[in-house]
Amino acid sequence: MAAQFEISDGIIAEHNAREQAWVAEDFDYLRTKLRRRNVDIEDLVARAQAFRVAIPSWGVGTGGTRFARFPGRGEPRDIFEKLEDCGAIFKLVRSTPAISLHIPWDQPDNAAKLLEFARARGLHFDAINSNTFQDQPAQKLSYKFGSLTHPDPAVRRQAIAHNIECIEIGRALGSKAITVWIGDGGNFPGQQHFRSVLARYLESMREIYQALPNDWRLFIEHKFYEPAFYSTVINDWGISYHCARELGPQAFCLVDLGHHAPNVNIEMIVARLIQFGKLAGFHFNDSKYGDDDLDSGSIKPFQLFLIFNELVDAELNAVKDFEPAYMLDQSHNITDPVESLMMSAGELVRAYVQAHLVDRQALAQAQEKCDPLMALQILKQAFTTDVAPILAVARQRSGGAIDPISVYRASGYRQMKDKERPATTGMAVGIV
Ligand code: LRH
Ligand code: MN
Repeated sequence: MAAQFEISDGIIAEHNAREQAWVAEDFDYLRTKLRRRNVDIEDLVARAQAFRVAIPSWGVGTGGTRFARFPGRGEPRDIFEKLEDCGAIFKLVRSTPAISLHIPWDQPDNAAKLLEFARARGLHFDAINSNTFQDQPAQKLSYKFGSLTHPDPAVRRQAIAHNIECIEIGRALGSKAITVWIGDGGNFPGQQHFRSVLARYLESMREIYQALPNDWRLFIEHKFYEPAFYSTVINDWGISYHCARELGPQAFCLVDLGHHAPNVNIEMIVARLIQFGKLAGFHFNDSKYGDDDLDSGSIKPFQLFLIFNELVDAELNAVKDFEPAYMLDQSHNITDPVESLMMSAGELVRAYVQAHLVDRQALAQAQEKCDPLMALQILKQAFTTDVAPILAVARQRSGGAIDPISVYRASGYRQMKDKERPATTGMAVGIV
């Protein structure tokens, strides 16, 4: 394969040199401001540099809705081109070395070759995602009426076998977790016997759990509706938690932010799962109505901050077995996916650093003294602190770009990929 275009270290250095002046000025100003709060800005830079979030392989292609998909230019046509784009993102933002694959969308012909290709770009593989919510061309039995909970044991066996195959693929690629999200449910009252479908779910998941290597984790992803529009078997955190406990110590609950009814208090669900030792991690995104899979922090940035406030509280209190996996799970229908993923990764680091600005001693006092206004003010002080200089310096010190979007646009990466990747019709990138 001819050498593909890559963003050069030179253009990053050139742009960083141009931005250097304002970053240094704003950084020094913020250092002074934080020192007044007894906060060491260098500690926050180090935390920002250490922050990691995985990129969904299906996120680098253009997403769509049931109404339409408007393919972008230079779309990745296979897993190697998806990894190229993930490599470009990692090169500029430095917080995204892990890629979460989806099977069979990213079924590797040669796992060793894929691993080598990823490693050459500083990338590794995070949780692997199974897919029993679509029928594949060569598939014998349909998942139209469910998969792990289907009335027909043969369909359940097929779905179980697929998940076990995903674990095998993940092992070959160095993954340490499998995420199981199923769309199983009903569109009509009476369509399902609620207690039976749950019993079948656990029976199937126990077989998948048995196939887990000892150092692996199984992530259960709940979702309150869609594709089923009346009842969903794994519809909320409560049922996910029950199942994770039933399955055993390697099973955990994954929180996809878009999988909750509007106005549900997700940060409280996060605190509960942390307290119960069953928080798997996240599929970060944002939404206004349903599972909109919009860019993280684009609609409800305060909610994102409040979620990280719970995560940082647990981190600072060294909560036992607290090892959340952070992943993005977004659908980029009208933006350049590379730009959206870079911006979203930045919004997560921002919320994380701001959560480290919360004066937790003062907050605990306000809570003990039943002083809600002071408690809110303490959170708002952290949330309204502009930490952009810290994020920029952290990227720069990690070899990335102070301003990833401007470097990406100046590099002409998308235009070059448009030349290298002539569009092919019927290109399956992901969801639509
Ligand atoms: C379901 C979901 C799940 C993925 C899919 C791509 O809505 O969030 O995590 O498998 O999106
Ligand atoms: Mn998800």
